[in-house]
Amino acid sequence: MTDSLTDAQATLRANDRGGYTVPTARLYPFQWNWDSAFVAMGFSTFDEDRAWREIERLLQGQWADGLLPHIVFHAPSDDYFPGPDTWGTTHTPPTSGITQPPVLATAARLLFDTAMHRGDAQARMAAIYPALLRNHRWWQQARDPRRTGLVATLHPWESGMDNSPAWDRAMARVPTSTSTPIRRRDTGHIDPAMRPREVDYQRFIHLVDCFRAVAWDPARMFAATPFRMADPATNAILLRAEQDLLVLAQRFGTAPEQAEIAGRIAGLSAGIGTLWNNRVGLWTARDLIDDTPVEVGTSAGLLALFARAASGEQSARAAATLTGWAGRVRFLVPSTDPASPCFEPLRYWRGPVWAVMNWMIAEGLDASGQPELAARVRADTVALIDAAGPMEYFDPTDGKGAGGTAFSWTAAIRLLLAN
Ligand code: 9WN
Repeated sequence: MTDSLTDAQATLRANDRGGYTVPTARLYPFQWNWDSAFVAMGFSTFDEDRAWREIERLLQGQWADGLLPHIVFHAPSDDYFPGPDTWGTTHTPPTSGITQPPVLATAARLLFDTAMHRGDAQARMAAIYPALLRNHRWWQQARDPRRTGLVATLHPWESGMDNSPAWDRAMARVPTSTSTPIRRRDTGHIDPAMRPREVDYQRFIHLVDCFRAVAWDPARMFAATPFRMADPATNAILLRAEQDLLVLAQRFGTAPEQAEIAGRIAGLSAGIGTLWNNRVGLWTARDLIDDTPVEVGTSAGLLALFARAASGEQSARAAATLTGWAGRVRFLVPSTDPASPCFEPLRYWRGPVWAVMNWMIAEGLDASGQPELAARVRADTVALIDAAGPMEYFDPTDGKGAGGTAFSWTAAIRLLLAN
């Protein structure tokens, strides 16, 4: 095994807090939703039991209505803001009240495909399947109540791409007033120049205050929020997850459940089609409050390929857009179009390369008949991690690693790329 694979395994082990993995020590001391889905896939390459455990621990945070919260606060820590008191939810263990991109069914399927003939894989998958189904039902009921085919994202944290320029226009209408005092911890751990700005946090917390005030009731949140977006990444990840859930349903579910999932797949496929933006040459977000498309290209706009939701023409155009970006940076895939005035190579989701995005984008490029570009994205990802270590993210202009060190999901992707 190469040094960097040993290092990746050691990173996951070191961030293990007893069946769940923190994204990195100190900066993120709890279990995060989509991080853990990637972590489970990473563990599946060397410790299947631990991979199942990661999913089971995340599901301990699931609410009765099917919501899978974006953070599960298994054990207290003062290292992160906002903690359980700010969220004010009633679940045990404590959780946040918003979600994150639903990668989990895709992770569960990958794990099951790997582990199927060993140990207690059948029983463990059978126990997880109903929770995944309830979660996908929640997405439709809570986030697409009018059955448009697109689910809504109600907080930038739900997209996992907190300060993406895709949210700038919509966030400008969110007030900066908060009833919760803002006590940031992140800027004590990481250079503030790389993190979301103070005004971003005021708006993030304004939204949390707004949702807590309606007691985390999905219908009231949907109506009350000043931020409601159709995110191409969340919708594509959900569509891909529904496809993976359908395969699991053929073994663990009923015929009516399979038909129900197939119905949602048809709806989401049509919905994502409406996010195609011919001016940008990618899928872009749409503001659902004033029905306006976002006009900046971000890496989120490549994930329709991962969901197999692209026509041949759209795939070719998206690949050409990405090739254009490659002419401006040394490493793919920058999180924001490097030609955009919004591009900041080291500020979180406004420019840096994120390994998890690269893994999904490469899968999508392969599936849409672009194997050379897929190989380039994978090779860049490996080169970045092998040179800088499993950092939180990387500068696409020079490859410098930044943010948190010994980062779990980056380590997980390194392991997946070795297979
Ligand atoms: C808020 C844990 C998470 C990732 C997100 C990333 C960042 C949190 C934060 O860290 O978000 O959820 O406090 O900045 O944006 O994608 O899941 O790694």
